[in-house]
Amino acid sequence: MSGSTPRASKGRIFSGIKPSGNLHLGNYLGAIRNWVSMQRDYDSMFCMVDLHAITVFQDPKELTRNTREVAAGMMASGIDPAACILFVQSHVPAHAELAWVFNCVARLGWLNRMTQFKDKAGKNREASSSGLYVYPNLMAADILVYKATHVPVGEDQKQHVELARDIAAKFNNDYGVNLFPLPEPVIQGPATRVMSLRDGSKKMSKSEMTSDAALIYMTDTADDIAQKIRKATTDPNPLPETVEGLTGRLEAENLVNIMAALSDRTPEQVLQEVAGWQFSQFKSRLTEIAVATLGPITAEMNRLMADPAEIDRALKVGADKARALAAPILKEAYAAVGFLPAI
Ligand code: AQP
Repeated sequence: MSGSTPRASKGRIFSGIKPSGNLHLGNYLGAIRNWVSMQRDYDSMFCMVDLHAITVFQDPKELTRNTREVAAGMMASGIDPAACILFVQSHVPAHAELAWVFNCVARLGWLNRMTQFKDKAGKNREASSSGLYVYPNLMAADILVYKATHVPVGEDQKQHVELARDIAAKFNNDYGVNLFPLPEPVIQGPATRVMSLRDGSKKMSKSEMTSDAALIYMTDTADDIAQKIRKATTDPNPLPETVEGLTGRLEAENLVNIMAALSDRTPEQVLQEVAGWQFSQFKSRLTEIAVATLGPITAEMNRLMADPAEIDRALKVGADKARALAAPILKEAYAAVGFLPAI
């Protein structure tokens, strides 16, 4: 490992966020917060995956802005560019280069089983970009171009990490090498799947929400947060005493899980405090906790966004380190395939 990045003992993690919209509570609780806690235990690589973002059309100016905003969100949450490698995917061409090789390794039948493609393409499959279809092959390249061993993600990405394992195994087997490790998904914490505030059966998602009221953004003000929580869908019953009592009450379960994650407690511990409460009282408490946790992060994000040069400097350092790590691994992969070495 180059530069000042410390050597870690538990393996290498890679994970990313698409700069396809504003960061939301699902990204924070399901991904970023876990990364912060893991960043010093592993060799850690965190990436703004802009190549993935354009699998669905992005307004170019918005994409540039969102890429910096995701970086600011990560840094403001505690991702330390000196302790890990924080970078932009398109700054490291080896991702796209290895992805092409993986396009030729992965089988169509494997991609056909990917539920994210089915969800995102919906009924309009024929009009989807071909990039959206081969998205999981690029994600496998993101991980394996660094021989990452662990991939901390939310529930929704587990299937893609499993596909990356299949691709690694098939590459090793087809070419008779032991080049790529089989990466493992790391899915942890009480908020691996944060749901919409308006519909507890739908994942909180940057691009798929019909109303802003369904998401808490990391840039929301205290007033925005209070209003969105106040309007969140609930049911008429008071909060139960046990987690079993949340069964079938999707919205209540989601809000309890969010409170648990934000306050570093288990849902059981939260219910010990709030059992028997009406939602109005519960929502006031949840608002207090959400504002106390997110407020300082939002302030730091705003500070960083006002100084894009600071963000860009950190990302340049990250890209240099990432390119240096990826180059020899891509070279090994090309040699295994039998490409004539470039002179
Ligand atoms: N609702 C969620 N709950 C828990 N984790 C989540 N993640 C995303 N939404 C939730 C996790 O955040 C990381 C980055 O995700 P991403 O932005 O790369 O892609 P995504 O999962 O497709 O996120 P969105 O918001 O749904 O984006 P769009 O709408 O653009 O596709 C991942 O680790 C993910 O698990």
